[in-house]
Amino acid sequence: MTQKKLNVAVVGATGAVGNQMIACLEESDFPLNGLRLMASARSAGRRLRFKGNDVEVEELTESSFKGVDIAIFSAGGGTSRRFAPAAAKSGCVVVDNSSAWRMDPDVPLVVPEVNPHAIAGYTKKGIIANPNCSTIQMVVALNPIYRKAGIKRIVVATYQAVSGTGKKAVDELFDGTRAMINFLDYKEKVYPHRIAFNCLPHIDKFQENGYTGEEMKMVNETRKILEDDRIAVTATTVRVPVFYGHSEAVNVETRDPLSAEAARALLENAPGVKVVDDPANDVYPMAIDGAGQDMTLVGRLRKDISIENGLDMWVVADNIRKGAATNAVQIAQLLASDYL
Ligand code: 25A
Ligand code: L14
Repeated sequence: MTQKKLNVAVVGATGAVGNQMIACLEESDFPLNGLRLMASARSAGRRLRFKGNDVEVEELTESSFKGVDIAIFSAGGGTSRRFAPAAAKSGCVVVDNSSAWRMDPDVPLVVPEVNPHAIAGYTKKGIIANPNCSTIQMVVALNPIYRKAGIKRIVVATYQAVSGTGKKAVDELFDGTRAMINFLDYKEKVYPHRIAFNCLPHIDKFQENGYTGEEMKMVNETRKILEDDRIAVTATTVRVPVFYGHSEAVNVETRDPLSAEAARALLENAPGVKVVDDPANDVYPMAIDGAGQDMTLVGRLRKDISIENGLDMWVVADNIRKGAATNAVQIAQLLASDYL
């Protein structure tokens, strides 16, 4: 069967994630007919390279989507809330990377290695949500364990790169570090405190229950993707002075016994996972190795000595690639091959 060629739009094309989406489309064998790039009026008229050609960035409007089959959005929650319904109404399927639609019961929340079947639900609103970066890499690593032994409870602490906040935060870490080592003054603009040589236990806004928005995304999205509301999740999300690559200390209590060896064997055969775990030779996942590639790296896998059915592990992935752009493009590829 010959695959139908589709028209794709990237909304937020000039941002950190949008740029990577364009690169992912270029690297993939996506059946592309045409590519349109959209951003705010600020960027309209700029040209970006795609497969050796210049593509002009258009200003996003409600009438931008005529003839578009799939629109991949990464322009922030407000833009998605405002424009995704108009895009869906004009007949295209939206794959949205913002937090706007993720917990809407009529919008599937998809990680292709974990719940690809959920994509079928896109027909309700014409929108598929791409999960939060920290959640994606955690569920890619936990899914094989969940399928085998069930999960009672997850306790996770994240070590998140500044690139998640966008280009301006990458600049803030760079400029702040340079100022520090030159004994110069630096006034932070993006984060409430200095990020250079520091850790901030604060990602997204604080909520009434004392958790941050990012922490509650990990709680709620994990349950939605694994389709199991009984899983107890608690998270502490921390911004660290790393440019690219999120790391996570994940503690999981399984329902049934599962040895570390059995978990390792499951992970070695799991899609999207690469086991990097040879402590005797100082081999474990690191942000600098997670960055720039698409696998979720898992290491430091060991039995939790404090409870009966516990495992500890360290999970690393590229937050802009698998945590955002790669996952969204994988969803678009499944849409193209199985649904459109
Ligand atoms: O609301 P959320 O969901 O919490 O998301 C907030 C931000 O997080 C990023 C993304 O930033 C988003 O804006 N983000 C979202 N999901 C993410 C994820 N899973 C994520 N990051 C990581 N992982 P970003 O910088 O990556 O991308 C922003 C893009 O969105 C375009 N955009 C913004 N408003 C828009 C819009 N497009 C259409 N309509 C709108 N109303 C934005 O394009 C960019 O492509 P732009 O034209 O507004 O900006 C182009 C360049 O201008 C610089 N810039 C940005 N803000 C300002 C600015 N310059 C001056 N003043 C500013 N206030 C940037 O350097 C940008 O490259
Ligand atoms: O919900 O690191 O996709 O500031 C976007 C911003 C995740 C965190 C999302 C960051 C968020 C990200």
